[in-house]
Amino acid sequence: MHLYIAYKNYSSWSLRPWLAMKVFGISFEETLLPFAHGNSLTQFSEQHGVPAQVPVLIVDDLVIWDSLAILEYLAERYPEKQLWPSSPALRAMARSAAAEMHSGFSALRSQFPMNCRTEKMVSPSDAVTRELQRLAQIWARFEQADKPEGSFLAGEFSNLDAMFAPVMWRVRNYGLQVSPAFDRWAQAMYELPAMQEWLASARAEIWQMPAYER
Ligand SMILES: N[C@@H](CCC(=O)N[C@@H](CS)C(=O)NCC(=O)O)C(=O)O
Repeated sequence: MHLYIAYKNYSSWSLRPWLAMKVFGISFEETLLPFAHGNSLTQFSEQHGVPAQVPVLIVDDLVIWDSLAILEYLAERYPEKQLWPSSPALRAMARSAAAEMHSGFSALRSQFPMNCRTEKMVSPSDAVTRELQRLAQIWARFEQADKPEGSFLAGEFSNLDAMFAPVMWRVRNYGLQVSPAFDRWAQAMYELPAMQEWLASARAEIWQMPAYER
């Protein structure tokens, strides 16, 4: 099983399946394609017939070219690891929020690009403020849900936390405010050994992307 990703400092979509695989103890090889430095991603996409985007998971002859599709594949391949919550109702809520993350939060994503190694205070636009309020609403809904014990959104760590992992970096590193429930979750995410491993690699990277540093 081979996961292709981009810069650990900047690539929010890459972080999602990488983190899930680490937390759930799924062993994999990884290759980083620095898409703004050289043409490794273009060559890769031509070779495999996929868009020039990562993450991509390759399992033997199977190519899976989207973060959420990778998480769903892993959940089906390792049912015993319970990558989604085991309760059908909680699982449906988790999938709703994961899908909302996958297709939404465009203002937050564009005004606050993930940059794991840089911390600075930036005021959110009105559009971002509305999305931060929506995050608080999601966190409140999961707080009230019938769920197992645990520090993560649906209790135990799940694909849902993996999908929101880059939001932790955005809120933390730009000094944004969501809610106390969000802050408790963010601290638990930050303390995950896998997140610290990702951060150490991000700090060690030599590449700079000016658009993500403004
Ligand atoms: N829908 C895709 C989005 C992936 C995506 O946008 N990946 C970015 C990196 S975070 C990328 O590969 N960008 C390449 C480029 O901009 O050239 C997914 O969820 O996997």
